Amino acid sequence: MHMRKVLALSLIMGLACDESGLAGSPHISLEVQDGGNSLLIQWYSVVGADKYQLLVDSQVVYEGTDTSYTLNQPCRLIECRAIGGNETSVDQEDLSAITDSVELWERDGEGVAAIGFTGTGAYTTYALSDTDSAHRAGFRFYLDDFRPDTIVLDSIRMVSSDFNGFGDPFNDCKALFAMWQDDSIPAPDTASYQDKYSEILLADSVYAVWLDVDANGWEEGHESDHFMKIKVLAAPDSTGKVVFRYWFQKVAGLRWVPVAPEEEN
Ligand SMILES: [Ca+2]
Ligand SMILES: [Ca+2]
Repeated sequence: MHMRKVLALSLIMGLACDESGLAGSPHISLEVQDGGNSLLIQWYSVVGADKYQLLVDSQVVYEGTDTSYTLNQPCRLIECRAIGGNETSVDQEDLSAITDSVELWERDGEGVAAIGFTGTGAYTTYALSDTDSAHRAGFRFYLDDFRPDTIVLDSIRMVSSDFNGFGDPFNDCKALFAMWQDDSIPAPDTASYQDKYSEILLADSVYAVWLDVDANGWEEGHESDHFMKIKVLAAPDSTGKVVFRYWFQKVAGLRWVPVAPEEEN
């Protein structure tokens, strides 16, 4: 072997050995498919890797040299391992729902009526009387019984911010509503939602909300859409207050909302 070649080879080997046998992590990316009910999982090919393992909720579902996998079963945790010799590098995606509990009031009640969510599932509440245009652009739904200047406790619904029974809509963002089927991890499919407002809010009932933020439905774009599950925790009280818990899937367009058993109550 020529001296120069030997030098180059030992340099490459030296570089590889300085860090680890693997050049980086497999870096997962997700693409939502099948109307939000399946995931194309792709990962970077890692220099030095002999094979990859894909684990779904700690179970190996794939082992080999491919760098993509289509997952049709809802889960909470995706882990990809690149394996080269006795080195392993790992990347993970946590699909667990973001959860919190919230108090909101019917629009004639004693507190604020509207709520909005960031893409990571944090919430902000808003007063309907707030005329700040940035605030108005931020909220996604509010509570209304469609009776002006009074509160009718058995008529309160969640209402989309692009609909206002007593005047102009608050913004252009759409929220759509359905009832959540018992024990289902995926939210209902996109054909199952009603426009404008939910069914009446009852204690212990569970609702699905599709935040169609760009108000263009599913086919025209779902990169900003999010699905959430809402459980009403207590019957509305005389001040118009409704207490609920929500679970929010931060992966845009994904209908899976995996809820840990200890979070159900
Ligand atoms: Ca009212
Ligand atoms: Ca959309």
